[in-house]
Amino acid sequence: MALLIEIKVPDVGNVADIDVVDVLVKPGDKIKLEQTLAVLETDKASMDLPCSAAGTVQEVFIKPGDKVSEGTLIATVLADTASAVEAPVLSVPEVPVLSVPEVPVLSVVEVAKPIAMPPVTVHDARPETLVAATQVAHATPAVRVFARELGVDIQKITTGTGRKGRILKDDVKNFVKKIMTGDTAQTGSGIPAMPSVDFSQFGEIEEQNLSKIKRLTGKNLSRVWLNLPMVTYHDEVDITDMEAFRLALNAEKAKDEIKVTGLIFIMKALTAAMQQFPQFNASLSADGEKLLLKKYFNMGIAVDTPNGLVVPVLREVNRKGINELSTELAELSSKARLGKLMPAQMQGGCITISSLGGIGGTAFTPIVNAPEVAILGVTRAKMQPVWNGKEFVPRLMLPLDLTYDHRVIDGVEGARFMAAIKQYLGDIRRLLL
Ligand code: CAO
Repeated sequence: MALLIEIKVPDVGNVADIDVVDVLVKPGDKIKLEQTLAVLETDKASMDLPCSAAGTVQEVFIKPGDKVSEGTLIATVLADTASAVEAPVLSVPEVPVLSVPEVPVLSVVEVAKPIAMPPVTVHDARPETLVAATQVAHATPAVRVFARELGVDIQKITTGTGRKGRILKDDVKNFVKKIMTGDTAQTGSGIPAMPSVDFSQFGEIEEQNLSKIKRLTGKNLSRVWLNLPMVTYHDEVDITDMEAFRLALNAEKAKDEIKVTGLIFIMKALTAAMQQFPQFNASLSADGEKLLLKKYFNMGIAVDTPNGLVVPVLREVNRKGINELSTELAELSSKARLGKLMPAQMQGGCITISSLGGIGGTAFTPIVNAPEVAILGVTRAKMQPVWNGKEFVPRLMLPLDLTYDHRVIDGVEGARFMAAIKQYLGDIRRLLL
């Protein structure tokens, strides 16, 4: 028995006025189950509208350029048999752009909680379901099924050769071929490997092994660089008064006592700012769904050693005074340089400071020490003429660079956090508040 089926736009997550960018069928066309009828696009995602029945297209009610919403009639299809009617699925958005909030998308691949809703109207109407998922690859349902049959995770196919980067059957086949032939031109992350160059053809060279620390750090930094969308925000703070206090403090100290460096005040200011902005004292859960807020304030300090960079962690910075922290930092950095840090002394950090101030610089872009969400870079303070409204006065200005994980921290939050650090350093009496 043939049934006339109305194909309507299903629930697409409260998005109205979706653009129709392509209509792929016309009246009289024979259509297969799950064949794409039309391509819809919002400003955040592109999706295929598959047909929920096999049959013959009777009428098409939309054209490219139209706008549709949930329930808009797309087409009528004379289904071959009643059994041809199946749950329709919307496939896949394109990779969402920066700062786009997550929208629930629909796909056949990862079945999550079913949403009870009737997206098509059938004469002998029956309940139907849509499936929700979190796929981001761009492919038609048929290609997804094909990939699944071959055991291919379609998310791993990074480039589609179809229209608008759509993944085609051939892309799936090529992906499988590459694996079978051991083609390693692409790394696991889909990034082409650097070519190996014989430099000796250009002149004399010497080979040196990287230290273990450098090799481990290198791997970790590459992983962070590839996984975290990072932003670095630069600013400078007037530390003239802080420096005067520091010098006075050090002048009171006996010769053998440990001197206080500016870094200790920066540690205290950073801790106070973290108390004010808890999202900076946090880590993302592994699935990226939750923020794990920490109630302790441990701080990593990047220390330059002959073997490479290590990051000892000072614990409970919020509970310790300037002198205690100075002593602890001197001990830890000395141990670090001698290669005598225990693993536990490099664990449990909440945020990191990387200070190049003793060397120079005006700014740099430190890389977040993930799973922390931010790092503060420090370069050399210098005297600068600063306009006070009436005249230029010499002030000691300290450049600061805040890199943060943009998945957790918004630009405005980053700027506010930096403003708080500046307030504390600009007037260290505020650290008592
Ligand atoms: N502006 C001007 N002078 C600065 C300064 C700054 N921002 N920071 C430090 N100084 C001065 C100090 O006051 C000190 O001066 P005196 O010798 O006159 O007392 C001198 O520079 C040396 O300071 P320091 O480096 O010994 O001490 P610190 O507390 O500032 O830093 C430590 C300690 C362990 C962080 C540092 O020795 C170090 O290893 N820095 C390198 C960090 C690093 O490798 N980062 C790499 C980052 S890559 O992401």
